[in-house]
Amino acid sequence: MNATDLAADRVDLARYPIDRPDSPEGRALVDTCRAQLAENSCANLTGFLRPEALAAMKEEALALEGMAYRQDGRRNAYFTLDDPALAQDDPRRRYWHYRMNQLAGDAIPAGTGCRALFEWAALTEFFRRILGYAALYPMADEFQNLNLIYLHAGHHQPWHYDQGEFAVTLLLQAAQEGGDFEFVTAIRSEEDENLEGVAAAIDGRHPGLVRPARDAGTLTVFRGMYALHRVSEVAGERPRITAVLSYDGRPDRIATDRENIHIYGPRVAAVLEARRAQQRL
Ligand SMILES: O=C(O)CCC(=O)C(=O)O
Ligand SMILES: [Fe+2]
Repeated sequence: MNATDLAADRVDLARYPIDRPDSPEGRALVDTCRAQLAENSCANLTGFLRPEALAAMKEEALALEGMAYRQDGRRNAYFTLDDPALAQDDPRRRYWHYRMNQLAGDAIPAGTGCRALFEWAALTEFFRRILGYAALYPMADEFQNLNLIYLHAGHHQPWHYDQGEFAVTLLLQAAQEGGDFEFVTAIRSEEDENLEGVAAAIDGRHPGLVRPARDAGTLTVFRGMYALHRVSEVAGERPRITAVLSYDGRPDRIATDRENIHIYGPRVAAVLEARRAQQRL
């Protein structure tokens, strides 16, 4: 089987005809996803992965976790430092202690199901169509392009906005309890941070909170720059595992070494240092 077949083999193509974008079913799928994205920033494709593919990809992810960076930090929804000049109850002063294990893309080998799907041209084309880009590429940055995130009991991803215009997640294993993806669509805009709305979401009293049903095998496309979102605390033995696939309208965007070391920790610092040493020879 070639790489394309390997990727295509993992997806329930009868339900999601990604491989036939110009067929009536393919067009209908694109239209449905576009409408979902327009309505609430999110297209949620349950049962996207075939069961055997899901099982294999979960095992691949579990085998790689040893290389993940164990993040343990404190942050607010804006990734900013505390500003004591703001009122005590300002949502910008709400900080959470969080832990999560995150694996950078350089450690996810070619030949894994996640990478095969990430690099499958038909899937990129599908995202391009539903998101309305003139061009779209798998992100060039070797660390940020494809990630695996493991949330164990007590772990969560606090409320935040994404830096990128959209992200794609594949849920490879759901938590026993918790680990829900929750968001409020378009809670802020370019003109208005809507701090009152943000405070309401954080306090669990925002009427617009959405919690899409996501079993393992679900693919979710999410516009997270203006939609505040989080993953609630995980409980139970089984870690929640997601693959995060990143794309870009430009084929060549890469992050600085400093940023990648900050996100992915000492393993990536060592990879970059070894490379610099090699170049000095
Ligand atoms: O894992 C998820 O469902 C969402 C993760 C997320 O929001 C992120 O990685 O920025
Ligand atoms: Fe996010």
